[in-house]
Amino acid sequence: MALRTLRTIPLRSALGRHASTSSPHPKLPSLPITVKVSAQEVATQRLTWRNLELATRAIHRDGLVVLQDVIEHAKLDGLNEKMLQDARTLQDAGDASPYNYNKGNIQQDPPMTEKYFEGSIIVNRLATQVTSSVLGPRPRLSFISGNSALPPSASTPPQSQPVHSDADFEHPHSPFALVVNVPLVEMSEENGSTEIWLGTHTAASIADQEGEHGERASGRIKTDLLTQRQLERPPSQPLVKKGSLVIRDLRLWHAGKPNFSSATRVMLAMIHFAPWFRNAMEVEVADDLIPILKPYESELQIQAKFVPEKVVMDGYLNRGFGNAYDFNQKEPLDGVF
Ligand SMILES: O=C(O)CCC(=O)C(=O)O
Ligand SMILES: [Fe+2]
Repeated sequence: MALRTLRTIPLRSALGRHASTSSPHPKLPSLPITVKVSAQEVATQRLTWRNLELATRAIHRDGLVVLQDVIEHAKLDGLNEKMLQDARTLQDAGDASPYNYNKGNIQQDPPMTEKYFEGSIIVNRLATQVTSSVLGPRPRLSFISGNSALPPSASTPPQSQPVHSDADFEHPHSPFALVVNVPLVEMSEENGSTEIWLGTHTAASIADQEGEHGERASGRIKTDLLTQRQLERPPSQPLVKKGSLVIRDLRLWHAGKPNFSSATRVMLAMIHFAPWFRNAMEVEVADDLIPILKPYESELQIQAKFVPEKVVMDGYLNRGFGNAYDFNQKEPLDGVF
């Protein structure tokens, strides 16, 4: 009995307590669960069952979990240097820049070539262990991009995105897609850590939304629903330490926030779809990455179109933004439920 108590208490406190003697309806926390990953887990590329349980249950309950201390800082710095240069190029396009909702937040792809590729960032195996625990074996990776929060300028004052869902279409009511976000720097309220509304994924529906897929500002959550949810479980902007990755249910309500610092905050976004969810997107990848990606493919279906490196380098800064991507699936079940 004593052993049982010792073993269960830390996990229960990590997940937060539902029951309390003082209040019949205590609020669940606004801040996400953070799994502190050990050096041993990073070295073996495997979470312990206990940490996998914590991450899996956090995603089911909250729609989001943070895995901390999983990526070497030097690897993040290398890619950040390149992506900060690229952000300036995109920003200079002004009205034609690939911005989402407002010009302070741009869609930005990493160059998918051997020169810039880092497996622990793009196809992190600990992230895949968690996504396959929730979605089923060999999730489909068919989207590799990023969101960059730009420092304010004279022409783009600090602005928040509307609270929205990235699943702006009729979607399943069970987990079907998880976004693996990798911030290249520490994320805080100062530089625009994403605002998250934990727990909103479970009852999410397109009926909650305004702005259809195809409109620039699609997927916006209706104001009266936000007001109501604010009372039940208010949002937060968590501090996410450098070296962490954030795994978020695609249905979760969230918003990009202004970056008040002087440095662009780049956050990569890789989407893992459930293997049964027949998303048809393809990522354009240089063929020099074919042998490097191979070892990852036993755990992850990488839906890639392989092209010469020059084609990637000529095209990766000319892709679409938000609505250019289709997160829905081919031939969805019709009229079943
Ligand atoms: O940059 C962020 O923090 C979030 C951006 C976002 O949610 C979006 O553009 O859809
Ligand atoms: Fe979003």
